[in-house]
Amino acid sequence: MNILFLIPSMARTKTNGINPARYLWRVILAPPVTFETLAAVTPPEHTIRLIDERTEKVNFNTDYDLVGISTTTPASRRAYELADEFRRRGITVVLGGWHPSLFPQEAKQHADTVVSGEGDEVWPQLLQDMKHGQLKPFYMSENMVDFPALPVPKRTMQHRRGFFINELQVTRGCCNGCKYCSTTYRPYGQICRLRPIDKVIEEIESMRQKYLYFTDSSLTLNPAYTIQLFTALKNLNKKFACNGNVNVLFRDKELIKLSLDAGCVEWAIGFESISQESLNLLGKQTNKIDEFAPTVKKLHDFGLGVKGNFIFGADGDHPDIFNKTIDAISDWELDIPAFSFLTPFPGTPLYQSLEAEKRIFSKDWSLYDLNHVVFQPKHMSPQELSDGMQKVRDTMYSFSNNLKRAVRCFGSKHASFVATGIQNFFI
Ligand code: B12
Ligand code: SF4
Repeated sequence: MNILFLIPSMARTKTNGINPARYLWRVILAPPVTFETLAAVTPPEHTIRLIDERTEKVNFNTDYDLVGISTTTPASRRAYELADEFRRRGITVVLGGWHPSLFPQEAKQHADTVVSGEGDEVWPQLLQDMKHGQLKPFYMSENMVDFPALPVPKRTMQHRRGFFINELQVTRGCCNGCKYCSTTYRPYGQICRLRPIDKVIEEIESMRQKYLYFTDSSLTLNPAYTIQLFTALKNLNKKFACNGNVNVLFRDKELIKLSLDAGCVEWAIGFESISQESLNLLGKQTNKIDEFAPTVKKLHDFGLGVKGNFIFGADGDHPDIFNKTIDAISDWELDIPAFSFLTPFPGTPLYQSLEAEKRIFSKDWSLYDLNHVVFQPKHMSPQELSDGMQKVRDTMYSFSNNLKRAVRCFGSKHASFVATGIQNFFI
């Protein structure tokens, strides 16, 4: 069969549609590992083409037998448009990923079949059923996928090339259970599964790119595993960025040093809020605000870059949170700060509690892109929340602040991670 794997772009909105970062991603970012993972379990008799709509236009005039579309919640509207258009042309459509897993019945209205949850084991079965004309309306893994046993993602699919950061996933799941996080509330999401180090190294050795991004939720969940990973990475002459949590990075200097030796140039950390009350309400157990500044300093002392993610709108946030955040993170000299609105993704405890309190005022999923307020905040109006975040963004992303951070990045030991400096102009 001739299969098209499709990743839809998010609906264009004022805040994200004109973001110049899109053009940067076009050049540097690899396609997500989602379909490369599924390609690895696709029997070789099938041909696969991958289109990432964020970087390539979809051509409907083709002879695909099957189109597999993966979608998050904010991209679901576009995913359904694409699905409808392919079905109108008589092509069989499969929808999978985060949103169809949460709303299989909704997705089914736009697809011949819907895959809920992990696709690694059901995908080959689905292809077999399709071949025999016995496609079922819904597919779902009965058991937790044996992640360590999965083959190495297949990166030889036909798709646009030219990116210089490659992505890989070495763990699945996160046991931290933050109340707003989709990852931890999907089936088996709180079980942290690990890939064997030798398989990971084999995969990395096969990559031509020097720069890697570990898409794992956090590489500090199992420090013993990460130590083995970093030790094995030492001789591969790669540079990489990865995600980690404050609780471990604050305490484990050895791990930080090892990450540097392994080629790490940037740790991305979800600080989320400088209000301890908000952190507690969000169930962010890994975060103590007293440990934020010293953690950034420790990483900087080793010459590592720090990307810091922040969320506004939690119930502990008062109107002064915006100025306080600007002051705090200016002091820490973060290399890349990133800001989002708290978003109640369906399936999370945050969604359940806001729904129970009747505080969610929009279920237009295309607004669930972290750039729109979709619920009533506790201590301010939605407009105040929106204006407050705009002020933070305007301040932190002013030309002079971007330049200051970029110069600091290039001037520091981690200047090798060109993207850290450049990213500041594309946030
Ligand atoms: C890396 C990443 C990104 C990268 C993607 C990198 C790239 N090259 O483009 C970037 C930074 C661009 C990104 C952007 C966004 N992301 Co993101 N991202 C992730 C992350 C950390 C890893 C994704 C990954 O690689 N997983 C590994 C693959 C193998 O797993 P998978 O995608 O789940 O696929 C499996 C199954 O779901 C299933 N499956 C999936 N699709 C399909 C399709 C078919 C046909 C089939 C059969 C099966 C199937 O089979 C796969 C194998 O088991 C996840 C969190 C996580 N830990 O997974 C968040 C996550 C997916 N992102 C999320 C969000 C919110 C966003 C953004 C909105 C953020 C923003 N404002 O920019 C955008 C949305 C972009 C879009 N177009 O939809 C949310 C989605 C929540 C939701 N309910 O939709 C997540 C879950 C984070 C979170 N904790 O909330 N993201
Ligand atoms: S630590 Fe990160 S990935 Fe883990 S549950 Fe919290 S937000 Fe999600």
